[in-house]
Amino acid sequence: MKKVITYGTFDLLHNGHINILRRAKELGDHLTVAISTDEFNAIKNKKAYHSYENRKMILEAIRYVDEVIPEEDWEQKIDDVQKHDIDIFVMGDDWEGKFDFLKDYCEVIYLPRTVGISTTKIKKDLFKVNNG
Ligand code: C2G
Repeated sequence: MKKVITYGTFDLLHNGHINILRRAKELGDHLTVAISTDEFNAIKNKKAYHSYENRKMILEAIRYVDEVIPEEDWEQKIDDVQKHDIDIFVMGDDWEGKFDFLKDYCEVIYLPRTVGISTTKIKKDLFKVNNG
């Protein structure tokens, strides 16, 4: 069984998230998503709208996602790949090159981001709509 893993905050779920989850799953038979905890988001200087529990529950409802685990720090990826017997690590190409150290442990694939959507854009557009 070919196992794939990807990481992220996945706040305010949108088509860009779904595209990468679908394409990550298509690369294998099983997709694990490591979702950033609220504490790790603070380290990433990100403030998610949905709590970790709600972002986890939402991800678990997606047909492409087989398992959801917490992402608590930058250092856990090698351990995750070994512990979960991962064959392929996938991230959007805004991270191109940043996780090449994992190539000693699994295949590393950066997929093109979906153009025109992001959680930040959603927040900005909503602010504009509500504030004239
Ligand atoms: N993504 C995408 N297209 C978009 C927006 C996001 O393909 N338009 C991808 C990102 O490249 C990432 C995933 O969706 O692979 C999740 O995006 P975020 O929730 O923004 O994750 P991020 O904050 O980049 O966290 O250790 C890695 C970090 O946890 C990644």
